[in-house]
Parts: sequence; structure tokens; C-alpha cells
Amino acid sequence: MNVARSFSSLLVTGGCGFIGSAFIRGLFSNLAFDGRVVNLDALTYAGNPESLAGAVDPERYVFVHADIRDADAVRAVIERYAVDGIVNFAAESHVDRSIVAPDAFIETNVVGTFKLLELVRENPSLHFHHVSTDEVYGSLGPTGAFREDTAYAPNSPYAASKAASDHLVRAYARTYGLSVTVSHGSNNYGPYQFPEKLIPLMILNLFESEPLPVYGDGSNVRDWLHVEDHAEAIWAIVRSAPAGETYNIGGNAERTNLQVVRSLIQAVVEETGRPASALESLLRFVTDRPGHDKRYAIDASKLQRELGFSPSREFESGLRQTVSWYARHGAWVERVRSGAYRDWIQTNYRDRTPK
Ligand code: NAD
Ligand code: TDX
Repeated sequence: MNVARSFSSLLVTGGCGFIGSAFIRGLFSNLAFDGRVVNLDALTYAGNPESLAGAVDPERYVFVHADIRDADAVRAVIERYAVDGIVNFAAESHVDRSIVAPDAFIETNVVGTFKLLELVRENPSLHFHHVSTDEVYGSLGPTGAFREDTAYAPNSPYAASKAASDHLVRAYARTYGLSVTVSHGSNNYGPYQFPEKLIPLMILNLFESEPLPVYGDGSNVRDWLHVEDHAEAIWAIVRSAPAGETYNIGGNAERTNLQVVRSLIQAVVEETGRPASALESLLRFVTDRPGHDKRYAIDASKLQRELGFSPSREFESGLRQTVSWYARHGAWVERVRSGAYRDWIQTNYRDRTPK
């Protein structure tokens, strides 16, 4: 039975990241939220407050520079801003980094989620939405798709840390009767993505005539979801899904990595007028990622059936728009790569949370 949740003061964690910032931009535009948004973000390498520049109503928006593991800081925010819902995007999110240095993944994804859940326990009228991933289900063969009841089988430290946080969310809901929802999105793409993930990395390497490193033989398959479709789906779940439910969110766009790179080459040819052959020559097949999941695919029929949501953006046109966005936002790219946006904290940030 669907519900009709409304919020007057929403805490968004990780709102300076790729998906969290799309969600907040959406709240102030097409998602038409009329309450206050408190964005709490630790501003790691992946968090850039400039991704929200000009996109929020300053009367209804507060930024708090804090870590989700800092329970005192988050508690103060919940009290001061009378928070009545939390949407948790804060995470370490890049699989390759988790293979090299897993510690931060355990700290933020597992311990951080645990700390937030303890605070929801203190404030049980709060609704908590946890943003998870399809990677917790592991790897598929050539057929089939992940359902919400697919057994967990994480294969990277990143996926294991997200799985651990999902288990904590479930256990807290069951044991303490908390109001929670969970979503499992597939691979996101779109504007403002940090250029370490496949699509923005390949776009920038194409612009700069750098090699295009395709892991293994490029036959691994991902399902691609536009970040704005993801934001819309999360908002539908947060507002309407019964407590305790989980939903898969997919983009209806399964592609091999090589197909994605070839589509990007085509889009860059259209954007820049450069010859395809010069761009094709940048392709390199490199050593595979350890434990590389072969295929992800999403059965999102529950979301469609129960909440009436399905994604509206088509992959190839979304890719072309994403290529155009990166072509027009060289300054944003330069500042995330150099970390120059960190100066923003010094010049623009006044901590308004109680000490
Ligand atoms: P991202 O790496 O772009 O952003 C993460 C944000 O969290 C950054 O702003 C960072 O500063 C912040 N953060 C990190 N550690 C923090 C901490 N300890 N305290 C407070 N803030 C902290 O990630 P993203 O791609 O936007 O992913 C957001 C969420 O969506 C993650 O939970 C991720 O697992 C999930 N997800 C991502 C994808 C994808 O394709 N990118 C797909 C499905 C689900
Ligand atoms: O240089 C590269 N070359 C390459 O072949 C990179 C960075 C990636 N790849 C491959 C690995 C994957 O098969 O492309 C595919 C996509 O890689 P990523 O962009 O790193 O994403 P993935 O590992 O699939 O995980 C993503 O989707 C689920 C997000 O990073 C996660 O945060 C999300 O939970």
C-alpha cells in the first residue's frame, strides 16, 4: 500500500557528489520540493559544492561541511534544522579505488551508515532512504536480471561495503521499527560526474587525445541510467514507497563497455568534427580489473508496477548531451581535477550548525 510522505526539512548526505547534487538540483526544479534542504557533505575528492552553483534557493538551502561518521555534528544538524527525512548518498563510490585502498569504504559506507542509523533510532519519526547499488547482487551470466529478492553476492570491497550498509539498514528497520526505504540503481551517467568513472573518463580522454583504457576485452556489460532519471526515481520512492521496501532502478540500456566507448567516439565526432579514425586509434585494451563483474542487468518491474515509475531518457541521446556538457564545462573539469574548488570553502562557507 503506497503512502504519501511529505517533508518540511530534508537532510541530504553527500549532496555535493554526482548523484546527490543531481537530486538537490532536481528538488529545486522539476521535483518541485517546497521545504528546506540541508546538504551535509564531507567534501572528499568527489564532492564539489560548485555543482550546485545557482541551482538552489538560498532561502531554503543550507550546506553543512561535516562527515556522516561525526554523530555529534549530524545530531546537531537534525535538531537545529528540525530534519524530518534523510536521503543518504554519502559514500565512497569508485570500485577501482576500493581495490587499492578499501579503508575509506568501510569507514564511510559501513561505519557512516551505522552512525546515521543510530541517529534515526534517536529520532524514530524520521524517514531514512538509503541509496544503494546493483553491485551488491554480484555478477550475472549472459541472461537474467537482478530482482529485489536476488541474493547478495558482492565481489569488490566497494560492493561489499555497500552490501554491509544495506544489511544494517534492513536490520535497524526490523529490530527498531524504523521507517526506511532502499534503492538499487544501475550505472549512472550524465553531467557533473567525477572523471574517474568510465563515461566521463573516456569523454575527457577523447577530447585530449589520450589513450582510452578498456579493461579486458571490453565485453563486460553494464546497464546505464541517466542521473536525472535516478533522481526522479529516488524521489518517487522517498515520497510514496511503503516503509521497509526496496526497489531496483534501471535505465533499460544494457551495453558492453566497448559499445559505450564506440558510442562516445561517435558523439565526440559529432561534437567536435574530428575524424573517427583518429579517435578510434586511441583505443587500448588494458589489464582487466581484479574480480571484474561480467554483467549487470536490472529488473525494475517492481518500481514500474508499484510506483508507476520508468526512466524517460534514451541512452544514446543522453550520451550525446553528456558529451556536449563536458565540452562546455571545461572550467568545472579543471577545478575538480585540480581540487581548486576547495578554495570555495574558505571564501563561501560559514558554519551555521551549533557547536
Ligand atoms: P560520488 O563519489 O560522486 O559522491 C559521493 C559524495 O559523498 C561526495 O560529495 C563526497 O564528498 C561525499 N562523502 C564521501 N564520504 C563522506 C562522508 N564520510 N561524510 C559525508 N559525505 C561524504 O558518488 P555518486 O556516484 O554520486 O554516488 C552516490 C551514491 O549512489 C553512493 O551511495 C553510491 O554507492 C550510489 N550509487 C552510485 C552509482 C553510480 O553509478 N555512480 C550507481 C548506483 C548507486
Ligand atoms: O578506465 C576504465 N575502463 C574500463 O573498461 C574504467 C574506469 C572502467 N572500465 C569498465 C569497468 C566496468 O566494467 O567500465 C565499466 C564501468 O566502470 P565504472 O565506471 O568504474 O563503474 P562500475 O565499476 O560498473 O561501478 C559503477 O556502477 C555502480 C559505479 O562506479 C558505482 O558507484 C555504482 O554503484
